[in-house]
Amino acid sequence: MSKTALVTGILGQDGPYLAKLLLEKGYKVYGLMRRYSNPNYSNLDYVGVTNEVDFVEGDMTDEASILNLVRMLQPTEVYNLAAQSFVKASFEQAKVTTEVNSLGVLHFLNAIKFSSPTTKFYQASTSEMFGLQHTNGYQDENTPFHPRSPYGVSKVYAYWLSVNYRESYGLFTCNGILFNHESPIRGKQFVTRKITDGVARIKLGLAKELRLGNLDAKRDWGFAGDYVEAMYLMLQQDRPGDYVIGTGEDHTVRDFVEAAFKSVGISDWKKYVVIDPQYKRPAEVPALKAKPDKAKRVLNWKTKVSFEELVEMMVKADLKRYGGK
Ligand code: NAP
Ligand code: F7E
Repeated sequence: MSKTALVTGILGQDGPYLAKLLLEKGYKVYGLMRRYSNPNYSNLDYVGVTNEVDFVEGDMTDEASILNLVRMLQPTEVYNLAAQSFVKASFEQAKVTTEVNSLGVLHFLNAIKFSSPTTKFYQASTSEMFGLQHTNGYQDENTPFHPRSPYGVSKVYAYWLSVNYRESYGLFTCNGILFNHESPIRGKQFVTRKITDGVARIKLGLAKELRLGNLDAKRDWGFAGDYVEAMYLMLQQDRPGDYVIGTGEDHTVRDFVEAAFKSVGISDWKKYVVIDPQYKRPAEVPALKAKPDKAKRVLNWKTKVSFEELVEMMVKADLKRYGGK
């Protein structure tokens, strides 16, 4: 019998890449969507799997809808990617961030515990949980958490609840502690896509400037298509566990800006970039760099797309969207 997967966050960035991977592996893929008047399938269209996903309706904040779905589908695996995932917005909308990112996970884990206890559960945890903490300049599975935003705090709850249901009830739960991962279908509010979209528009004469916040922040940026493989691999192991997933390299936002402008032949990028305090955060995470040794050793996983290739891929896709070469 073929495996079934329920993927939440199916219309976001990671959902489509994961759905494609699972479909290629022969899964029946159910995608959880909220109710919309006008759903936006553009990310699934980009990846080319819109017609192969079976859509089911529900909301992370609505316990009964989650319970019903798990009971009805009895999925082999649940990949919980749904979240209010924009860190900046979590400062202004802390409650909804908590309801989706923390209580949504409680709803799923209870649904699995009571109605489908052999279902394996992947929780989209994040390097934002580390916040200010590091171990000699990097973060791994043993680095303590010190989140710096309501988003980070909400994800720490979800992380520990997933661990707790594993330890208390023997559920197969895994936390993928993923560092920033990007792609041509990354939301335009996130800094990488904001930059590549802005650079494409400047190159084509459609914009004159790019307004950004803190250029000194360092992130470990990889390609989303590589990272969904790690999610899948975690649930194929004999035993559940938690894994740090990243490239092991960090770059500043400034490096990203410079690389993006360079990829379209613009070297004097400072002419176009305006620092705007509205894009700064009440508390910042200054530097994140993964040490993904456990993932390499146990999952045999490593990132394939380099920083330069990622920047170029994203800029090219945005240029194409605006009709450029
Ligand atoms: P994303 O593009 O923001 O997608 C999140 C998805 O969650 C969206 O499709 C959204 O639906 C859905 N969602 C939000 N609230 C919901 C609700 N109440 N009920 C049902 N669905 C809801 O995020 P992503 O970049 O793909 O990331 C996937 C997951 O990994 C997230 O949990 C994120 O926090 C986590 N993560 C991401 C990164 C990264 O760098 N991308 C790193 C570490 C962890 P709508 O389409 O309706 O808005
Ligand atoms: O910011 C700085 C900003 O919003 C990255 C989410 O997927 O990854 C993501 O969270 C850095 C920050 O991502 C602008 O201050 C400067 O230091 O792209 P971002 P994030 O906050 O790192 C983690 C792992 C997740 O889990 C999250 O879900 O860039 N920055 N200027 C800016 N950021 C934005 N968005 N916009 C700016 O204009």
